[in-house]
Amino acid sequence: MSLTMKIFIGMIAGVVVGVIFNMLDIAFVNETIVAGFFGMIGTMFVNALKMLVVPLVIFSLLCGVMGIGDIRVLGRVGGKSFALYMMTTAIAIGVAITIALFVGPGQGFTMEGVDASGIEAKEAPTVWQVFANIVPSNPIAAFTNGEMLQIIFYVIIVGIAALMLGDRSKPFAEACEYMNELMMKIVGIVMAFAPYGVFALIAKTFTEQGIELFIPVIAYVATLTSALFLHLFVTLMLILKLFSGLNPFTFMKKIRSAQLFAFSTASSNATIPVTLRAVTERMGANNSVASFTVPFGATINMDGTAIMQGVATVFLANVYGIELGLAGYLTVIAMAVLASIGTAGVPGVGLVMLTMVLTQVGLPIEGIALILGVDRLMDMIRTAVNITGDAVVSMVVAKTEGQFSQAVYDDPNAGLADD
Ligand code: DAS
Repeated sequence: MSLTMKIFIGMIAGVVVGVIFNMLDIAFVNETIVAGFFGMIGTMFVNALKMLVVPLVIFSLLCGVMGIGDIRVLGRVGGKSFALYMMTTAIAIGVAITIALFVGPGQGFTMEGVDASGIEAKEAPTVWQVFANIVPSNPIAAFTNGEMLQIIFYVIIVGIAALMLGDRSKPFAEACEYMNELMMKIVGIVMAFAPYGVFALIAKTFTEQGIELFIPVIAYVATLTSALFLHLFVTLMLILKLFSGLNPFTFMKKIRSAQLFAFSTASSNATIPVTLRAVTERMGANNSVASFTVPFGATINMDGTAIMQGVATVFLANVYGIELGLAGYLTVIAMAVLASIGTAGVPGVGLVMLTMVLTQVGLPIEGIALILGVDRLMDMIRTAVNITGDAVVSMVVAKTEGQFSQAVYDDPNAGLADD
């Protein structure tokens, strides 16, 4: 049985166990088994994934930069992926707002006393701050704090310097290749524990959340989920087909395990190793491109999160009876795209960015308390959409740069050996 199937079974088992435990609501079970044991397993699994991210990005990106070999190509890969990431995010939120305005979630909803304690408004960074912060004043601090944009920037500079040293960099390049392969082996070891980690994460989430919490904001959940699925199965697949000519059905089959990881961990960053492995070993993108576009995308590209911000803004505008108007929604689109550039792909970051967007358009951020209850599940779905967007752009850039193997893409068993 493939790893993807085992993960899927772990997920379903987690939902069933979680809903049963939620209905039984036995204190001992909830504290000892769920919060205790499942919480421990889930945390260990997510930490194991996160421990891979920084070293894997460093070595794979160094191999990538030195593999590209030509600084002009590197600039083209960076420019192409940045433009595509911004385009997909803007399309995502534009479509989401249109759907939300059409469906009208939150209309007729009467605001009771909402407990908004603990939700503080985050000031949005200016575009100048976002780009200025990309240059690390202390690279070691960037590595230890997992500042992905700063790590990407610094590693690219080191890689370019290595290219400028020509043949003298050969031992360094070989060492990086070795370390990259070593890191991918560790990814395989961690992935072997995925079915158990996924089970624990999902069971804990559904024990705590239960199903009844979704009822009061069902219109919001239904609108958001529809917009996410539209982007996932239509918009992104159209972009893949139009810009690369690749078969969307093959893509969706091969990206599934990475989507399951993203859903279970609700963290694009933690899923980087799995997304990277999916686009290289399973879909044939050359590491020289994917090692840049995947971590870059996990940091700046959050289509699913942008969709949530669009739908949540319309929902809260309806709930508070505030007319935002076209200028207001254009501001939301600009803010969501800008906010996504500076924030890392970790659980719950979408809500933090939502406070920036709501503040900017003058909507009370207390309304976030309404959607807080369902946000964990929504975060899981939108993170799966986020990494799918990262993988689509990675495949488009790899294909258009000729850094791609069609044979691997067409081989249904490619990369399954370690799966
Ligand atoms: N969980 C975030 C991610 O990892 C997305 C979000 O919070 O919206 O991409």
